[in-house]
Amino acid sequence: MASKRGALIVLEGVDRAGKTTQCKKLVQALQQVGRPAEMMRFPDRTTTIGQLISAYLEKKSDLEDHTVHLLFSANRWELVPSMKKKLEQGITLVVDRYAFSGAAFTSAKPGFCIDWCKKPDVGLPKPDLVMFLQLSPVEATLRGQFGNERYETSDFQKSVQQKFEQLMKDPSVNWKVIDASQSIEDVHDNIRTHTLNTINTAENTPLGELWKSE
Ligand code: NYM
Ligand code: MG
Repeated sequence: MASKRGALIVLEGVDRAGKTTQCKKLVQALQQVGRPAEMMRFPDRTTTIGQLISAYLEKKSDLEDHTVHLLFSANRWELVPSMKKKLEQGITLVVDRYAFSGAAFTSAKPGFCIDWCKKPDVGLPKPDLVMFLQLSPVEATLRGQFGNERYETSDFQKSVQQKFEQLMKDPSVNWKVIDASQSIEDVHDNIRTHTLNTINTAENTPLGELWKSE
């Protein structure tokens, strides 16, 4: 009998929605019930491409807007062989941001349409589940100050939120909206339930290709 594949689970949302905290808790919870799981995050700042992106986000370097968009995408593609290998080995991947952040953040810049922004990521491994941690701008503000990285202003985040809402209208992606204003434990319970259901169905379906039919 062929071994069952792992599921590709993505958490998305605006800054301070709690994605990183929830990814870590989810991986722990899966491991505790005997499901092999690993966390990943995009951008992955450890690679050569990731270091270019990191310097840009930290405002240590300037990059032309199309160029940095393509670097974010290249940073996902360079990880695809290892992602596929892990999924085939039965490891569930819990990913902090993916192509949806790529399209939402760049298309929030003037002069970029969402369709162009999606193109470089067409054909990436398709997530079995994308959970959007929903947090209103007012609640986000209550969580404290933004950091100093690029994009971390409330006006920009508001337009990113609108772009995410546009992306969520796409029925080819398995979106679930999670109310991120709940307690950390309640958000976690929600996320864990959706994930365990998804792992069971993903086992019996082949891994898809993102945005392929468009
Ligand atoms: N970001 C992230 C993009 O602009 N494009 C992408 O493709 C991805 C994955 O980088 N503000 C943005 C969103 C965040 C920043 O932040 C990375 P963090 O805190 O490392 O998740
Ligand atoms: Mg962050």
